[in-house]
Amino acid sequence: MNEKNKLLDKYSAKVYKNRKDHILQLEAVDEAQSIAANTRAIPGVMTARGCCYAGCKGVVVGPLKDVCVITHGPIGCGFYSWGTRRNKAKADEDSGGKNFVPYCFSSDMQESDIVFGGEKKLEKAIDEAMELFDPSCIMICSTCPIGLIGDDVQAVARRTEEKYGIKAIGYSCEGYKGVSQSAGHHIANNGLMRDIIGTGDKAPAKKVSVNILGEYNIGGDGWEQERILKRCGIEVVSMFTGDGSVSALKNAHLAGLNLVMCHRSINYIAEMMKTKYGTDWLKVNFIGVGATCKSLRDIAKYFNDPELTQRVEDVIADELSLIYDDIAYYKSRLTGKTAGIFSGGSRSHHYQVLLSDFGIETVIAGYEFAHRDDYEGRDIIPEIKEDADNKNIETITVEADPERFHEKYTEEERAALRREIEVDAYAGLIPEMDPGDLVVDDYNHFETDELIKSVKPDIFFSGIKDKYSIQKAGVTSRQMHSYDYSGPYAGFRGAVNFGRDVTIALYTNAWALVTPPWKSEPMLVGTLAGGDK
Ligand code: CFM
Repeated sequence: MNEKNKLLDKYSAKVYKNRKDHILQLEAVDEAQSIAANTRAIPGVMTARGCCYAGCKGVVVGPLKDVCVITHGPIGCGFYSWGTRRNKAKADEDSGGKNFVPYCFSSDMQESDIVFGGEKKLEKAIDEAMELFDPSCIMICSTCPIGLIGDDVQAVARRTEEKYGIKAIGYSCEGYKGVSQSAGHHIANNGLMRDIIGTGDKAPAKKVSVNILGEYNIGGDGWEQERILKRCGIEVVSMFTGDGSVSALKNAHLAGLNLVMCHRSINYIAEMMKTKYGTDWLKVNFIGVGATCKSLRDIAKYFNDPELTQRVEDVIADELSLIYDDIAYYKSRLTGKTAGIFSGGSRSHHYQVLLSDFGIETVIAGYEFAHRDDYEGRDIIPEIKEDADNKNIETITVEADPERFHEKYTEEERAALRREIEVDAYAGLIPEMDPGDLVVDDYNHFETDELIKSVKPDIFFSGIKDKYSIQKAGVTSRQMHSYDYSGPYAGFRGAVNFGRDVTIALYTNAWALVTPPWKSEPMLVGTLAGGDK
């Protein structure tokens, strides 16, 4: 029996029926294999997913540093999403010297506000934020009760705009919308597209310019990418949204190309900008030495500029010479190890490439909330069936801007380019993996524990919720979301940091060296009152 069947065998018939389509043990990779994704988690199962509000506030709009992002709801939602994601930011010229990322803004609704309505309290919170912080923009993120009681956050946003003459956006991103944080990404994308992108007119200064989409600067990843791109002579117009600002996002439509890091959280904007402005998007991955070199070369191929191509090669040669010894050393310590990765909707793909730089093979990869296209590639999008949960999330349609639409290539030229690089395309996670490997959608705590026992990877990358149970099972664990407060892991310098952290973790796996008390001490045995055992 393979690991997939061993795992499913432990489930009741009902759970089995649901989970069997969310778990793949890969067969020949060239055979298309489909997976069920983006459907409701089973009540009672300890899913690792977050909520829609988390996807909108925590992931996409939270990192914007010149915005006061106000959580409209009881204080818990604001408090627990305060400072827990390591999207670093620093005040700069673009943001007008503003950086509100370290703060937590909430309307702090009480029971009486739930009964009588919270709009007034929200407006008061906005007045206070305006007086104290003078942000460039206000964004209001709704929590569950807001939708239930019917507060109109869009109307409050409109009134804010009239009163203060700044941009204000209300997001109906109540936690219960959709099946995971993925719904919140979509809602946030819609707002940024509708109200921010295209409202500026500052053209890039350099002839080669890009936006980085789906890069949230966790642990400084975005800064390392920016550093490398700048060395290559490429201007980064805006970053969505790591260390980002509304002031920069406004001009995003003037960049020459959109680079897409995290496909899941931002593909809507990439697609809508393609339709509205003609901006192509290129799937890149700056996680991994080989992946970074490839992404830089792909960008050069896209722009097809001999000067850029040469400069990219020079930068790659120089950067590689600086990290060669470190990478070789860590590789010598790590080659032959195996890994499992459970992350949100993108990193389980990206990090496999970095792990393979060090000779580590990824044998299990799972996502919390990815859609089928993140696993199987965008070609299958037409096959994805809509259900009531997806339909609950607004899809906005944009049209080509009559004045500002501009395409660099014709459709035939783009098709030719697509044979070499992923322009307006993404092949997904599965092609990265080998036969026998496991792919798990919406993984849960039980499955994590069981797969650790049956597959026995040397190291397991996941999040804070499961990290400690994995470590206590004797398996090395590193956090894939927060990097255990280390990083950056992107680009050339980041790869060295990653190699160092993984080597340290694997060679000091303290929990595997201790005998836990339950193995050496007598166990307490109890009986159930009225039971016969
Ligand atoms: Fe994209 Fe992300 Fe991820 Fe994501 Fe996230 Fe994250 Fe993640 Mo945690 S945007 S899908 S909602 S790469 S917060 S920076 S690490 S689950 S794999």
